[in-house]
Amino acid sequence: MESRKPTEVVKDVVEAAAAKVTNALTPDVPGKPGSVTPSLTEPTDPTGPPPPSKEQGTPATVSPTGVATGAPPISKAQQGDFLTTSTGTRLRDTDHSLKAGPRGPVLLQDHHFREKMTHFDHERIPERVVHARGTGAHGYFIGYGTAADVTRAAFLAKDVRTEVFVRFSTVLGSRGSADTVRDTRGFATKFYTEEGNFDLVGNNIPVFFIQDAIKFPDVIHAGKPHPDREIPQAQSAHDTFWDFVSLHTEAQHHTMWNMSDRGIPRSYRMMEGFGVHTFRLVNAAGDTALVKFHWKPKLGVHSLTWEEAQLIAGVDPDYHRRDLYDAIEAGAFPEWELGLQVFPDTPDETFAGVDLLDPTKIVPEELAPVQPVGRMVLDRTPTNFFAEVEQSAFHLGHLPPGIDVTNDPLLQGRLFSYVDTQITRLAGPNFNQIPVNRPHAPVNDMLRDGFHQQAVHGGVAPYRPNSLDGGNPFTAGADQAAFADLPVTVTEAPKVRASPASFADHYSQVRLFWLSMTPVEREHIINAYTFELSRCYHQEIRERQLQCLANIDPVLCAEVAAGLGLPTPEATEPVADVAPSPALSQVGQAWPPDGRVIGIVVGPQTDGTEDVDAVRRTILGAGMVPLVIGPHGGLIGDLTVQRTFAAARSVEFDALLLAAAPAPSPDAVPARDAKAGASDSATVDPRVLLLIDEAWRHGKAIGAWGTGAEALQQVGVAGSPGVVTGEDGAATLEAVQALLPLHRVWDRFPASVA
Ligand code: HDE
Repeated sequence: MESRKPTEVVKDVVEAAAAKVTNALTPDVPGKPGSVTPSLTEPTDPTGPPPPSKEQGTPATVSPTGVATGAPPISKAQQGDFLTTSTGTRLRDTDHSLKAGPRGPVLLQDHHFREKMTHFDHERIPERVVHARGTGAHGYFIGYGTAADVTRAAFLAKDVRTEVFVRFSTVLGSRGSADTVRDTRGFATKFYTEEGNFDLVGNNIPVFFIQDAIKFPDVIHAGKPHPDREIPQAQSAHDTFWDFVSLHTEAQHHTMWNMSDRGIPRSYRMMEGFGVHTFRLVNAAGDTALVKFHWKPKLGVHSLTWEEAQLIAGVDPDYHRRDLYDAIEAGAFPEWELGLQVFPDTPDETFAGVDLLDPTKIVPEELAPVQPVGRMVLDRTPTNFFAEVEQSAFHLGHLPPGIDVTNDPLLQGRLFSYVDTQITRLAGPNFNQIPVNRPHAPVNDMLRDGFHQQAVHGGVAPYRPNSLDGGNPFTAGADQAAFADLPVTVTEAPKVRASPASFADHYSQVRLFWLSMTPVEREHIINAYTFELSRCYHQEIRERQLQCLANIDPVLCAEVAAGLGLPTPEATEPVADVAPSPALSQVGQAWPPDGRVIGIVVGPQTDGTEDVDAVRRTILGAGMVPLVIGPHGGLIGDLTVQRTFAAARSVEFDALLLAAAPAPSPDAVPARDAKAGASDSATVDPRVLLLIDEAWRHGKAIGAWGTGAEALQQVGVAGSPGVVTGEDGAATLEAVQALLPLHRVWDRFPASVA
């Protein structure tokens, strides 16, 4: 037998160990990069471009003008085994530029170098002016057929399945900013309906800062970083933001939502979505109704605590993006119901005293219930983020027959802005031909040429009327699914720069929101205002915003003023007498815990790992994600450690289980890991104590069994609400699972305000 060199034997052993660890990770824990398990050494034999990961999807394989091409649903851009130029010539070397001798200058004739470098130099495009930071996923929508009374839109008919692409975003930050900042979230859905694309470009907050689109550059300039120092990034806690909203008081309603827990969602999967504006629907008989669109998440509406949001921004700035993609990869597909609030289309466009054209107002669900009309599931992650998410382009004017706009002055301005912005961002007018934007309905549009034209248009007569192309294309009649502009009467009125009188009420609905909150939610709002205003440099701005709060609620104003060390101002107008809307509160209901992340702390001992493994499997079986937290990486018995004490932070977990109270590990040295500095005398690793302490502060369920209970004693939380112990892993998990549907252990913290 041929003898083998010692290095080869070592390599085999390392590879075998690596394979064991990798196998232990898959398929259970989401987050695997790519579809291929890498070899330890660089591969030498061509195997072709890698297949897509099971969770990945791409835009449908339709032509630039919406015709199904018959290509496989995931057709890879890369073809063949070998590296080529962009025009398909195979290359021998991409590691060295062509030089006059090994030490000589680089030659201008090196066309491969120039092509590679020139393309790289132009890889970036302008980020979105707002909503730059975002993430997207593919999925489908199924109509219930319940909207037939109000709209003839075909995609809402019973059991019709429509492909969708959704992009979630924050508003203020740059493309690389953290996901968990306090901000409004965008919720933009592209329905590829058989009657053309429908873009529902909404937010997770049902009102907006301004009533007229002409103020959009103002509110965004105020919210963006200061123009001189370009700070702060992705924050509203600064002078220019509060300067604007305290002067332009119609912004106070949206601002209150931002200061509430809605401004820091736990997950995109756990957000409501709102079309914000009132739209006008038309049914088959030509009758019209006014409606507001709502997305209701299957998992309920949940938020982070402010401390968690801040910690996550450092620990895992991609938290929401990762959460969405991990959930899809794990098969916990995010789901929402689309619902409509329907109002009669009366001449005053008002319902229950609320002007439906004012985008700073809601209609409480108690007055107009949200009626479900369909269900959306997101089941595929993008294959290429740039191609699909960055290049997605939404536009309010993408409307199918049956859905039309109203005269909401904010909506009207948006109808101009969205196409205009794509022309710069996507470098020309042909952005609808980019794969993710292509309609799945046939396109025959007479638009021609322009930058990046993808379609090879035939014919000679892109004009109407013509006879040279046989009159093609023809306009469609009402019975041929044409979009018909509704003959809405426009009242004769003088040309003015003015708003309707009803738009002048800036405070009553802010109070309505405040009164609808539970005590703990009010505490969070007080804390948020106090935090944000304390970050303003100028006291004048703090005082001016306090004046606004005085007009909303005296308790809110007094608490924030006390935190800022300022006197409480008197209201300048009577505080509104409004009824609360309990539907606005997030607290008190039970929801499915799909995709929640449960951390399990283990020690270095291998005994008891079977019990932990059984707990892991039960968590997985319940549609949640278990992450084992151990003193070192690799294996403990047969258990794979996903987070070490050094790398773990409580904010990653929705609940914590303790299978042990491990003694401080050798790396629990403050000089190496500042988290280890929490306690010198602890008999339990200080990083584990910090995990428990933070999880407790953030209202998370905590469970322990066996020696794990000792760690609870050391932190001093044993026996407090939401902290449970069990005989074994299974019993403890069961007790913790019973706490999860409420999202947090709300009764851990009695509120100080009523
Ligand atoms: Fe937008 N908004 N917006 N907006 N908006 C954009 O379009 C604008 C508004 C919203 O994931 C831009 O393609 C004006 C309300 C979302 O790609 C831009 C006004 C609502 C997204 C633009 C508003 C939104 C945008 C920037 C005041 C909720 C991200 C890049 C009249 C109903 C879409 C782009 C995506 C993006 C303009 C107000 C939602 C500049 C002028 C109200 C979710 O066109």
